[in-house]
Amino acid sequence: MDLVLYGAPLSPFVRKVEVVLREKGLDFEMEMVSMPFPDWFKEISPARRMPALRDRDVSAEGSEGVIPDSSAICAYLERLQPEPALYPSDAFGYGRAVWYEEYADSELAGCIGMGIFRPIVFPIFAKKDPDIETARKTVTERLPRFLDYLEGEISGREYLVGDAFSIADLSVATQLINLEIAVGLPKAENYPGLTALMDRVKQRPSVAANLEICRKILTTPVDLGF
Ligand SMILES: N[C@@H](CCC(=O)N[C@@H](CS)C(=O)NCC(=O)O)C(=O)O
Repeated sequence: MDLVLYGAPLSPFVRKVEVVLREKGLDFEMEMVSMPFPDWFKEISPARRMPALRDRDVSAEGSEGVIPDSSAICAYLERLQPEPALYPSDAFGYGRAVWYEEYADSELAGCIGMGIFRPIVFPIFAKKDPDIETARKTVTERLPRFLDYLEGEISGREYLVGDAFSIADLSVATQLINLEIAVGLPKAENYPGLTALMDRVKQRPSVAANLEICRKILTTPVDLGF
């Protein structure tokens, strides 16, 4: 297999794919792409978003051989290398896992990405002041609904679906990692289940490898007294 992952390690969606590749023991090359995207990347990613994955065994050039979108890529990788499975094998568990993946990728990502991560981290990259007011407003007014829902779902369990790590845990954790990078995680006393899930997920070598790179890019989160 000859796989190339296009993207940047701080993107929660790129991280999701990176972790799936590592969990499955698939070798891959990482080709860094960042915003604003170059024309060649826009051609292979019609939604103009990262990540995209190229399977050079299919085609080494152009959009042939490329799958854009983290969920499409993860579904492909699950078929390409079924073991270890990251989607539950029973029908209901599979449906639930895909639900959590979708919820994390759209709803949770919308709140954390646009409301917290970008207002804090993008200005820091541009050597400007972070937009702390927007982040604080999101943390106090919008974020609790998401955290409360997820805490209720994970409460008393080790993993969101069944008794094994799956795409559900990874999809939620990758978004919460960006929350942690920007402003830290919520207090463990308020969210014990989510805190334990995050600890469990971050200990996986597949995730730790990405975190090590992210820590070199960004250091301390902005303290919102969260
Ligand atoms: N549904 C897409 C979402 C990917 C996404 O939104 N990626 C962000 C980076 S984290 C992006 O490329 N944004 C481009 C932009 O905002 O212009 C996926 O799962 O891959």
